[in-house]
Amino acid sequence: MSLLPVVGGSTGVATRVATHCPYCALQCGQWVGPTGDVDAREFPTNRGGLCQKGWTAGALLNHPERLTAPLLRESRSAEFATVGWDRALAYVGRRLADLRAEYGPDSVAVFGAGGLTNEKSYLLGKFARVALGTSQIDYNGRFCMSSAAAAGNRAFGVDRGLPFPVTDLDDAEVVVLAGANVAETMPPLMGHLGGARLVVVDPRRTPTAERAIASGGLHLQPVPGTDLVLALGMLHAAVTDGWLDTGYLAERTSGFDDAWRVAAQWWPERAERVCGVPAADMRTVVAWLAATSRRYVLTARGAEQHAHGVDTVTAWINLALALGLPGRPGSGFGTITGQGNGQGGREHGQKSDQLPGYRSISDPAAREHVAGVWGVAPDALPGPGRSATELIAALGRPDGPRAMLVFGSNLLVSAPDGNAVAERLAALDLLVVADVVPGETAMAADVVLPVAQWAEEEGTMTNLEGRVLRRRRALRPPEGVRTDLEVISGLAAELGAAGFPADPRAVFDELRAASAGGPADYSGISYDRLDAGEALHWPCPARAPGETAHPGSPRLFTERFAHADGRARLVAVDHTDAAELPDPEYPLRATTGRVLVHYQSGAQTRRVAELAGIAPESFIEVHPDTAARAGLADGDWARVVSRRGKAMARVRCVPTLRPDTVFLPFHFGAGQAANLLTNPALDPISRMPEFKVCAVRLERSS
Ligand SMILES: Nc1nc2c(c(=O)[nH]1)N[C@H]1C(S)=C(S)[C@@H](COP(=O)(O)OP(=O)(O)OC[C@H]3O[C@@H](n4cnc5c(=O)[nH]c(N)nc54)[C@H](O)[C@@H]3O)O[C@H]1N2
Ligand SMILES: Nc1nc2c(c(=O)[nH]1)N[C@H]1C(S)=C(S)[C@@H](COP(=O)(O)OP(=O)(O)OC[C@H]3O[C@@H](n4cnc5c(=O)[nH]c(N)nc54)[C@H](O)[C@@H]3O)O[C@H]1N2
Ligand code: SF4
Ligand SMILES: [Mo]
Repeated sequence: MSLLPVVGGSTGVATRVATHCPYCALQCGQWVGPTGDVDAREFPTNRGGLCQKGWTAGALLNHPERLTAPLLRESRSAEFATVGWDRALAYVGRRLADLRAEYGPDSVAVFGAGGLTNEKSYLLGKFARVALGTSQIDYNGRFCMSSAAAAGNRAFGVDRGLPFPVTDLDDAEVVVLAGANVAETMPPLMGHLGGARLVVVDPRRTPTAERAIASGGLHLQPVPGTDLVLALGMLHAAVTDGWLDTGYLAERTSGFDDAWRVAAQWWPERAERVCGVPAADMRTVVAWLAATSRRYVLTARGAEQHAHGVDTVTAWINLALALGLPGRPGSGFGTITGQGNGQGGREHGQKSDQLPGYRSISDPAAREHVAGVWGVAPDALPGPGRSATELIAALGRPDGPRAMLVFGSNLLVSAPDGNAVAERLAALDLLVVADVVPGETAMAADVVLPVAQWAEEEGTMTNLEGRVLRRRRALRPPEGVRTDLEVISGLAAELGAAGFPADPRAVFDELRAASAGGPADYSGISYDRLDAGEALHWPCPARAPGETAHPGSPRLFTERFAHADGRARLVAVDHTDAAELPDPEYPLRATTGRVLVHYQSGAQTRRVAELAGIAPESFIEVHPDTAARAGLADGDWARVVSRRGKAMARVRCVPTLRPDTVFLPFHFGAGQAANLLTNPALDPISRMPEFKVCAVRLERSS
């Protein structure tokens, strides 16, 4: 396999290219050389640091398991055959056209991802709505940022995870991290938190919680799924201990009285009885937040991936508003976006209810604008489709899609209730997966399309700060591999649809026009401006020729919030139990999450020898007393059983864990997948599944 450098220095000698890490939303700066060698690059988010995943990312470029030819099989029981691109695309095109002719456009579904570049996210959404005419598109960001996004929109009128650059955190005096284990999930971010007293809210004593204790802060250890009560108890303490910022509330917000009516019922001692966090700690943390001038509340998936995740984030926002944080210089509220393009991925129209520019697909004005850019009639655009979990649940059913195209997700490992997911994928007439490696979902498909990866193609990403970045090509993809844009463009051609360029710059220019005037306005951003080194955060609207270009918006809410009246909204939210509670048969609360060296479903990092060597298999963190009660000792294999399935995991006895709680990473496949256990109960607003709580029991396994 050849990896040819495409960038030459003045001497003609290949040089390294400035780009960003393929993995998480911190989008650390990297140099990538002509052989795929990776080095750390100075960039504000990482300041020259990388985590182990970033350092080893090059290992996948030239990996022996790399997919380099399309694979096709006529039946699921058959072996894959290697085929040429013409054959693969013609086959998929014909099958899709046949299904549409027989069952209508909604018989074809599309599943996208927050790891895809802005250009891919945009073109995929357009492909679904225009080339396929289907409403059935959603993406894995539904599993990730949907609760934070919905809560942010409701409170602030716009959803940008961090409405300020991460470097603002450098000067923080107090930072509350609710359900975020950033020491493992974004290690270089810890460099921005070094000067602050940290408060970590997590049922587990994570490395981040250790840092909180070392910083003179606190580790609050709630029962999984009870953050909402904790935040209510803290709001109560803010009021009764006299910390309310009444001037800010009057000037910049509405809805406090409604929110208080609920919080008034949750005095800290009562909240303690539900969430297990000592009332005194609630009061202490509120006092720290109130009595300092540079303070932040940040949430991540631990607070969000619940069947009441939107209300939980809302409760944290209410607290932040009551103390006057959002939009104040040196303070703020934010959510930590996860996937590499988790922010941009939720703006350009791969979400079921959305059009580019973070517009609503149900808004007539938005439909007219985007249809105009796409050269179609507004009526021709489908309406909103199903959310990811509901889409998966409908696959192969009489009223559901019969084919699905997947770009950038290994949903067989990462979606909730894995046994049900496998059953639904098996019920499809046609499953097509575009991937770089033969992950679990690809291997369950009828057609696998091998695609280029980060350092082999051009594009843009929008990081956790809403800053748009250039991904640059450092080397050519292996022979036989195409870019996602080429694949989408090729499939559109098979379907007879025009207007699907494969050139990233052309796609970006179209995206700019489609986003113009929307909440996430990219129209003033260009490859040329980004290549000139400008730091551009959206919104960044285009200006008339002759005017100075818009400088972008690193900080939102300093003057006003994005609601029409300029005010942020407190919303009354109350405690609800997790969708599944422990009982005598399933007495433990299982929660799930991440470890440092693996990324997501593990499709990529389980193939990096250095990382797989460090974490080769699944494990379950268990309190030693809980393990003993189940007849298990440290190092034993446990069978973890829920109402939906069982998963094998090696026991790790952790004395700092709550005895009622166990934890599993979700990075492993086959019989070790944590999602064989999880509950697909959904948040009523965001449709986020309850990844962070389900009831399980432990069994000994021989
Ligand atoms: N190493 C690594 N880094 C990653 C990723 C990865 O897969 N691996 N993925 C990226 C992506 S897409 C994302 S979304 C981010 C996620 O980043 P994080 O949100 O930091 O990661 P998680 O481990 O999912 O969850 C954080 C913590 O929530 C805790 N938790 C569980 N239940 C609860 C609860 O009810 N309340 C509270 N307060 N906490 C709870 C867990 O114990 C866990 O330590 O990481 C990004 N970075
Ligand atoms: N139990 C439990 N489940 C969870 C979570 C949890 O905390 N607990 N977290 C959820 C969260 S936050 C997330 S974000 C999801 C993520 O879970 P997934 O959606 O499965 O995400 P990845 O594992 O990143 O899958 C990416 C796949 O796309 C491939 N890929 C990488 N780059 C590209 C590209 O440019 N193009 C194409 N076509 N393919 C590419 C990779 O090889 C891999 O197979 O998991 C969710 N599932
Ligand atoms: S923190 Fe995220 S972006 Fe940075 S090197 Fe690690 S995985 Fe890559
Ligand atoms: Mo995520």
